[in-house]
Amino acid sequence: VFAHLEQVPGDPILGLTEAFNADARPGKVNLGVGIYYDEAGRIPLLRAVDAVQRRLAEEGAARGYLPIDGLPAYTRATRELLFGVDSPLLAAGRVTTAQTVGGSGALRTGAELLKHSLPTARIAISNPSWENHRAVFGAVGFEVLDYTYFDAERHGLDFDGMLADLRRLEAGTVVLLHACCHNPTGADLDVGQWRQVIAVLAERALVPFIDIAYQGFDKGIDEDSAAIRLLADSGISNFMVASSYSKSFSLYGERTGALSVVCADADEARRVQSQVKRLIRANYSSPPSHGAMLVSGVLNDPELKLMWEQELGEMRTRIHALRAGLVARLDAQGAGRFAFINDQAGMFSYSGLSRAQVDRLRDEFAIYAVGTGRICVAALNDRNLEYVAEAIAKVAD
Ligand code: PLP
Ligand code: TYF
Repeated sequence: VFAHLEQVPGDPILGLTEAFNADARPGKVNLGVGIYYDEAGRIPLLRAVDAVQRRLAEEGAARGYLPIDGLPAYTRATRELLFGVDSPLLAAGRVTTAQTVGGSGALRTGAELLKHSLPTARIAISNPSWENHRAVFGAVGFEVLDYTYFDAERHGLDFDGMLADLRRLEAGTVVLLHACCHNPTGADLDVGQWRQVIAVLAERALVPFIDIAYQGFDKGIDEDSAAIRLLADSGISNFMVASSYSKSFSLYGERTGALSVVCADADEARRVQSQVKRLIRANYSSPPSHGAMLVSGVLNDPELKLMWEQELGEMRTRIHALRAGLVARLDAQGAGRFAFINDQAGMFSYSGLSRAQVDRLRDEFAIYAVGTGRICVAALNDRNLEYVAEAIAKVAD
């Protein structure tokens, strides 16, 4: 049955962690995978999450199956976090949300819904993008195009190139957009630029699909969902949002995500929700309960929600400080040309390091980065910052 199957290359980012784990050198640093580590180098257990977890354990909470589209208290709170409590779209019943297996599951379910509804549509993703975008949409049978996004020379957004490419897309093309903290570049659009992009999406009848995996990691919970709020106000009647709590609740392995679909009216939303449920049922029947109970326990308790907002704020502030710390130490090492790292948003920085320089970081310094030069700033801490800065300054010399 399987004799003819070939070996498939592993995921380059997750593969880095395997190589890192196998590395025996003390002082090794993993700047590869996109995970937020605390000052002690651990994946944090947020205090608000811990409080709910303890309560659930005490209560001996039952673990029945969730509904196909997830825990209602979770999907409602998720919608409010993304669109804002006062969103007219929510009041009109135009947004339907299903709990999914992480943000990845939201992308996959959304891709399947789109394939069913628009079988001949293509999708355009940013160049570069999170590699899984191509994989997920490709797996569902989409032809994946890309649009210009990053200007490697200027270490920032190529906004004119982006607009020009979007204008060239055929009507009905799905456009995947990172709401904030662009993975892998760290280059984001400002509000003015979002307005211009949204005008092109509307004018060209393109179908927006927002991926928001880092809400709260750049400016704040509401600020980081500006793209969603602007789209909601734009008059565009359909768009989708794939969201993830992996980072914002530090719940990576619990697979907490959601797919929200904006519909023309409440009746369309009910029909779409039935389609989403059909897709989920045929895929994994119903989502896992634990992570959703944790998130919903936090978001639906005003005190715990406030505590979470503060903890998320601490992570955000710390990332900004780590960026500044890295830039300052690089500057002190004579590598002043990395100041752009301060302007990038979220966990990632496209450092501009070449593949050969990344290889040297690994071979000579046991510092792991993605071959494209992407580094995860959120894996830095006071103990490794100096070492990493020295190493980068040496290989970049
Ligand atoms: N989208 C982007 C841009 C990401 O970086 C990630 C990262 O993990 C995801 C989606 C998927 O999130 P999850 O881990 O919840 O599947
Ligand atoms: O880009 C990252 O590092 C995160 C984590 O197949 C990740 O988004 C990476 C690869 C992958 C799944 C998650």
